[in-house]
Amino acid sequence: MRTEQPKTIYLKDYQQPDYWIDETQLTFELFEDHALVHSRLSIRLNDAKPQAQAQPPLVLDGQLLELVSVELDDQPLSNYQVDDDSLTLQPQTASFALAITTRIEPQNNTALEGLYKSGGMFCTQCEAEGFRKITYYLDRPDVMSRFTTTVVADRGSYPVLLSNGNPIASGEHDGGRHWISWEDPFPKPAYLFALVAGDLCLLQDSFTTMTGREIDLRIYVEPENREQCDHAMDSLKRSMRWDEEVYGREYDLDIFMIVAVNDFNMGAMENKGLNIFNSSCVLAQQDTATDMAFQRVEAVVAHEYFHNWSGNRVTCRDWFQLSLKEGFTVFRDSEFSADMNSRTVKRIEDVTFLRANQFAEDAGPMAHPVRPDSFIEISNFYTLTVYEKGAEVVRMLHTLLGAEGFRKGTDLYFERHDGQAVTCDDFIKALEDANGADFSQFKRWYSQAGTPRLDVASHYDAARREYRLSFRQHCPATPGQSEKRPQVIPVRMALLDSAGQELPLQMAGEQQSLGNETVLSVTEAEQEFVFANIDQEPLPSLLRGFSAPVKLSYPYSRDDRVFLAKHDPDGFNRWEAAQGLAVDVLQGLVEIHRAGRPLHLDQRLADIYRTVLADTALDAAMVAEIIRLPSEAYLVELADTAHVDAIHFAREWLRAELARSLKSELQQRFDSLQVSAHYSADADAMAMRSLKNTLLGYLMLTDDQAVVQQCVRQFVEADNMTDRQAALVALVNSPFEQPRQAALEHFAERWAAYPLVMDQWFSIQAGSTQPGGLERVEALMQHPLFTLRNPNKVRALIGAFANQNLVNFHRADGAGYRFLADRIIELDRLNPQIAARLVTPLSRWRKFASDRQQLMQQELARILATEKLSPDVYEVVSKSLA
Ligand code: B3K
Ligand code: ZN
Repeated sequence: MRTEQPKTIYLKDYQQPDYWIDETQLTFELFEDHALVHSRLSIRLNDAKPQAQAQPPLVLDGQLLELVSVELDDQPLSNYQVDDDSLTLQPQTASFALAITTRIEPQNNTALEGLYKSGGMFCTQCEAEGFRKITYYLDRPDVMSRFTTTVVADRGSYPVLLSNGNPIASGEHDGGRHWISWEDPFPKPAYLFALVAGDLCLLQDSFTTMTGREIDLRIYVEPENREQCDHAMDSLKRSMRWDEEVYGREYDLDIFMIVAVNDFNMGAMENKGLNIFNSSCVLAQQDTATDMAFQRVEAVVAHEYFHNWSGNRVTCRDWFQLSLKEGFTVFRDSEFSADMNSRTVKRIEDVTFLRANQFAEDAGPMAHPVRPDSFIEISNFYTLTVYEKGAEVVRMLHTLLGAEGFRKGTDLYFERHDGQAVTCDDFIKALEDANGADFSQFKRWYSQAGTPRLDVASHYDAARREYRLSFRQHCPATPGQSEKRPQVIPVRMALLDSAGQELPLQMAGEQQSLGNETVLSVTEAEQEFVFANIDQEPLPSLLRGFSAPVKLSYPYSRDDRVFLAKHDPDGFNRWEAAQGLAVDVLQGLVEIHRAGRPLHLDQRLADIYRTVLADTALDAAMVAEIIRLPSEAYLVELADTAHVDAIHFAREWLRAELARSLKSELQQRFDSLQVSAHYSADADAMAMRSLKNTLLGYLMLTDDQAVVQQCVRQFVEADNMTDRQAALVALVNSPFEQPRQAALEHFAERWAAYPLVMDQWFSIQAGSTQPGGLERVEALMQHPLFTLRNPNKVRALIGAFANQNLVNFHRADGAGYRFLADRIIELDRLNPQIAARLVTPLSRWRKFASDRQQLMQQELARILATEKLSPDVYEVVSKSLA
């Protein structure tokens, strides 16, 4: 850890590097208590960069390294300077060879960045700045080099030795050691470097590309997981085909490998030809993984694969451009998932996630533009804004250009920039050039933080047969940005008549008919659109498919929402109308409860639920989405001051009240779904399970012993993890002590040997809103299978508690906050990235009532006062308090 104050890095200070590294030859000698890294770099002066007369010094990045030797053009060098972050030397020629040996200790690397050990295997994580923990290097994405890597290790413990590219040679050394050399023909930045050494088994398959090339596909896992890779392999093949069909992108190497590791800071990493995955994003099997886990595996496999073009072949010039690859790739993977599953349901899931989480980030102290202007620690900027909002920005470009125009633009982008490290501006420029479009105003989406509000009003003029929609946009101030300018907001919309039919659209004064649905481009702070030939006052269906990441408000009455929920021909907006009604009802209930008055159920909400429950023609997954109440987290986000207890009370009350009012309809639909006997992992079967288990959740609120029995039976008899887990969740959140304990014990015994299944067990208990949540979590921290060293465990227990168990985390005495702060301080010494992520729930302190605010601030201040805080935690905590 550094001792001086961490430095802020600014986008405006970007400069090209002084040197390029054309070739990088690495040899890793791996031992149990250390590793030796020998690098040989062919370096060349960057002559495109204007220099002062003298040749600039070469400053290589390096952290936590023991420097063993340096040679310049094969001569030992002693004239250099080393500090905590760099190695500086003064070359005399414009091109030269530099050979460096460093010694590192992967077995003691608990930060899981650089080269580290996960269980018995060596693996790497270099994005964003992990390569500098392996050897001295120009560790920045605009320095692209051809890598050759030799790995040397004990053959018995590490029979499998992998790196990027193709294997080119191998052999034996004395003492039972062996080596393999890999060569990657594609120049790449160091963040895409990877190495794996371990005792792994292999699932192998192949894929024939669109030009008939045969690609060797390999998934490496620890031997006990061999049976759990089929779904990932399948997802990989479908991703490869999809990227050919939808983007014209073909895979480029002869081999594509995925390795699953248990200790990993995030989901997965797109290293060239050698993706390294958190095992939670690879392993999936009926017995051990839920449908959600299956879908996550599919999405992450696709995401990392798609990076081969959007990220690797065309990479980022600097880390401020992160959304160039991440926003685009998230958009690509979400479209892939939409094509593989239900498009509308996928969109609902993404929008729900965005609004509950990214909107909260955009309204909090860490708010930043999709392309940030500055950072202290880049690891803190792998955010929902860069990823999810970034994907929404790309989606809007897709909407504005249409599928064909967008494809022309991406073709040009990939062709023009293949092999380069570029910026978000280059991406936009390619879309503009391919379409003759002008996105100069649109680009504000990259530079302005905050979620724009879009207020809409309407006026119908019967005499003129005109209907007017008036838009007013306003983006709230965010840290460092008080003034915002109007953004381009594409509003996909239709107008419905009193039978729910879409009216033909035509703008006043224009001849052209727009069909039944159009996209309005709102570009001004205030703007009006007038529709002609409208014979009756319509109801607008606005922002279909959530065509822009804004907070739209239109003065819909509750009856309007009921009408839209039942009649809007657009599935997404039918869901949106039901959600809008539920939000409105819940916000009303919160106020009534806080005023100490009795609560009543608005029958209109029950009426919508009754209608969709009876609608067997509607996709079962859609029914499940429509009858799911907005989350507590979303209600917190929407509130000016969030009263967590009242929100929880009102939401639970409403759930129970709906369950009682609709008991027979819920039970009937539940029973009808029981018959679909055999397990299958296809979208229809998943949809059925999703609905069935949503219904079970409601039915468990009716205090009916027969339902509890049914739930226990499902828990015991289920032939898949989705049903088993749903039953467990229902029991754990119920007040029925005996079946709850029995189920938890049974589950723990059965699955003790399956770390990912046990993560679920921890997480379900951490999320239980039953009283005593903190004590339960503290007790679970002592469980023999829990460890702070495994990020999945930390997320499952501490993350789930602080992020999803709002009533228990926010308990009035502040013990939840104290607990979290203690864990952050403890974890910061082991793994700063994971520690910094845990700060998020505390960083939102301004959202809550003043007593909570004080308690949360106190804990943040206590963290900030800790000695030797990492820059990661320092940045988030100091910004939260600013
Ligand atoms: N690119 C990686 C994320 C790396 C995070 C580094 N702290 C995974 C992904 O987005 O595909
Ligand atoms: Zn990514």
